[in-house]
Amino acid sequence: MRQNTLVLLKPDAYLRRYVGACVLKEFRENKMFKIKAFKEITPSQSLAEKHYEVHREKPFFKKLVEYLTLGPVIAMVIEGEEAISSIRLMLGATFSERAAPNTIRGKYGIWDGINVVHASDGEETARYEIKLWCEEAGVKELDENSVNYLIDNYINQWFKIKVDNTLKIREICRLISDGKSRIEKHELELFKLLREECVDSDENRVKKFVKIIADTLQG
Ligand code: 3AN
Repeated sequence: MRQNTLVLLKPDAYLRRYVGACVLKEFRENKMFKIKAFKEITPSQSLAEKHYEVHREKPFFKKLVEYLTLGPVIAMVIEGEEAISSIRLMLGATFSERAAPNTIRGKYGIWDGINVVHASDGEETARYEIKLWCEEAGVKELDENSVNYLIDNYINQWFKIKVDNTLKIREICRLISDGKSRIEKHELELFKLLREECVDSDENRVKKFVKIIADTLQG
């Protein structure tokens, strides 16, 4: 069955420009999918809250919203045969450190829910999320040439950077998560690794990024 799904390149992937370009390249080159909408947006607090509406009562809700509002995202509507489940498979497990190494989250996810990409998890969710992002963020279907132009532009601009510190960052997260070290000892190192990847982000945003990782590790 052909389905539409909402895919977000989350702020960690958007800010880490090369990683973002690699992920977009995977979607662009997959002949099973048609990218129907592509828009760069900085999500408002209210949009992020509505996006995570089902988690509103959960203890990690505030963190989810902080993470999604860390920076811009790229919102896409992707159509394809069984697009919802096939894209979820491409992404891998929700928590990056548990995702298979050949999946997007396995390759580029930092730790836990800092996991590069969101994709709708069912048909009802897809309908809710597409409507939400269309109505509140102006995501809309574009003709094929326009989408291809936007996505190719993004890839051409950032793919050449070739800075991917995922595994180094994840190793630090693993040490802290395993209780073998403390976040305070690694904040500067994390900042430097992220700074290298986030080539056009200002220092304060990178610091905020480090804080989001620290909060995630501290549970
Ligand atoms: P996915 O991102 O794979 O669609 P969902 O929709 O189940 O995962 O959850 C949305 C986000 O909520 C996840 N990306 C993850 O960051 C966070 N999350 C889900 N379950 C938990 C949990 N038990 N503890 C902390 N965060 C969670």
